[in-house]
Amino acid sequence: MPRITSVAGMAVLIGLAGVVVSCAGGDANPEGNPEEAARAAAAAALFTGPAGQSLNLEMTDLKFSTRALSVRSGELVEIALVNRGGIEHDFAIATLPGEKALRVEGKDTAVARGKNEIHAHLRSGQNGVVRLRASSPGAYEFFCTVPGHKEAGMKGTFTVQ
Ligand SMILES: [Cu+2]
Repeated sequence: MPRITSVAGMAVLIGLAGVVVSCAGGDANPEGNPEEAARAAAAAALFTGPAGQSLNLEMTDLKFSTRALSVRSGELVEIALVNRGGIEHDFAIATLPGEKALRVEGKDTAVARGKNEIHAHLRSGQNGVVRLRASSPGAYEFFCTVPGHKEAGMKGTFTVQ
């Protein structure tokens, strides 16, 4: 049924446009914003002192360097991210109970975005650091939110022990 296929194609295109806009957003007005100040304070607390556990995760075009990350519940964890691909990628977890904060290129950045409690978006060549203290043991999925990337294999399991 070509007509329905065409409508579905339109919906996908519109969806893609929305994702591109949401991913391109930075902090429009960081100064004098109470939410920004609270986030910066929380991030500063998580970014104080050495982490108990350090992980590295590299992104290349349509691949993460590992499909399995494991952390200990209650421990301060640092995840160093780098995008070595030629296009944008991100590290996202939809729901992960506990504290978390993000710095991109050394700058405090909103760790949550849209439906994801962690959404570390990196342009080609950028690096980021997620610090977190997960509070609930379990297996969580991490993935790239760029359309098509998760389906192409940019996903893995984030285990909280
Ligand atoms: Cu990606």
